[in-house]
Amino acid sequence: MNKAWKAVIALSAFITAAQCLNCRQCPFDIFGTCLFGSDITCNNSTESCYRGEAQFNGTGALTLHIRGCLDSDLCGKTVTGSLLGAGFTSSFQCCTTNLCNGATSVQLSLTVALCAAILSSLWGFRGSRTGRGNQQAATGDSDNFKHFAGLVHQQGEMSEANQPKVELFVKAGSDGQSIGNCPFSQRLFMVLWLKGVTFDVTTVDMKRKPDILKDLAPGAQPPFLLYGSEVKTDTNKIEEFLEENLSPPKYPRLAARNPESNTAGMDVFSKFSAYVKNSNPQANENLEKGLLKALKKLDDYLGSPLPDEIDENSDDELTSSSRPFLDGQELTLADCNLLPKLHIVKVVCLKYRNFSIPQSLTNLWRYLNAAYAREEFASTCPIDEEIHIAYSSVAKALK
Ligand SMILES: N[C@@H](CCC(=O)N[C@@H](CS)C(=O)NCC(=O)O)C(=O)O
Repeated sequence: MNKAWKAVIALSAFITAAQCLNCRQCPFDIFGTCLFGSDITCNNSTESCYRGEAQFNGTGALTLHIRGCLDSDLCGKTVTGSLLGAGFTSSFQCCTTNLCNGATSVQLSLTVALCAAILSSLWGFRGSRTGRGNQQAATGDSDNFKHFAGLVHQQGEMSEANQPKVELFVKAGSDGQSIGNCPFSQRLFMVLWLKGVTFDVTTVDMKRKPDILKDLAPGAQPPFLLYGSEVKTDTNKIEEFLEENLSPPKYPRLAARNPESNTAGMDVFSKFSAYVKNSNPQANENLEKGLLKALKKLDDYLGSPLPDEIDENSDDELTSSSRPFLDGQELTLADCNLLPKLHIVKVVCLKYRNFSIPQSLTNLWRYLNAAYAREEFASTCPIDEEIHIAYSSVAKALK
């Protein structure tokens, strides 16, 4: 990690030397937000502003987004190399008018920004995707748990001051710091992210039970929410509370319009549990069929048009749907509930039963692919290894 960070700094210093055009300089850009941004005048030898991506091989999924001036020869190219012992792959996109590589920036302290980037790698972030301009940052950590600040800004603006402090406590992974395997925690993480509110996320190491949590929510299991001075511990109630309190016009409504979207896929997780917990080889085939049937039912729901997709004035009868999400074009509470479980099903079945969701379930795969393309879901998933560990004693060998 150390090596990679020295390399990032050296790489951005190397890239930002040059030209007479004004460009946005951004040594670190996380979730589309420029950290320590400033405007620079490039020297004559370089003619373009660039936005680039640097991926460090040694850090798993860490992708950094950088901006500055760049020699035009490198525009559109992918460069691989090694800096201070850390291998990297970079690619650059160029433009040639003043500040064409982005003007917004949020200034954060060096500590906050570095923690943000380091934690984002700990979390196994799959890089930043464009969208709402989200930013993750971190503040401090104690012996017992790591404190993440998931600052979610819309259009590069800070959230308003009169917003109560929102802090989500999620289950920590086996290292006591990264995101653990907990579909309830991920569900609420996604809800808060989709709401676009500024919030902190703290991972709780259940093995250590930090004192602060004994005071806040004695006996409770994560996830729980601190909203101003109120502590809430029931996932369903927290979701309801957030939908009521973070409502339009300031925050988006996330409830599904069609009640069926909330129950679609409901039996997948129970069929999955029965399938992976069974150790009797004779029962395996039937249990697998049970899971397949539940997955097929979900596939059918995703492939059938919703009432609002059917145009009453049209003569042609719409018989199928190609919507990306359960309730339409947007992620809703129904997806926040189901997707974390489907991810676990996918990862655990492959590892412990060598079973994959059949490609023939095309509606389900369209749904999963659309979801993995959204950072609200992809970035809040625990890494696969964490799920494997969580299921190592739950999933039984067939014997
Ligand atoms: N607070 C939750 C329950 C949370 C829950 O069951 N959490 C699980 C993880 S998803 C947990 O912390 N289990 C104990 C452990 O993993 O050590 C609720 O009732 O809504």
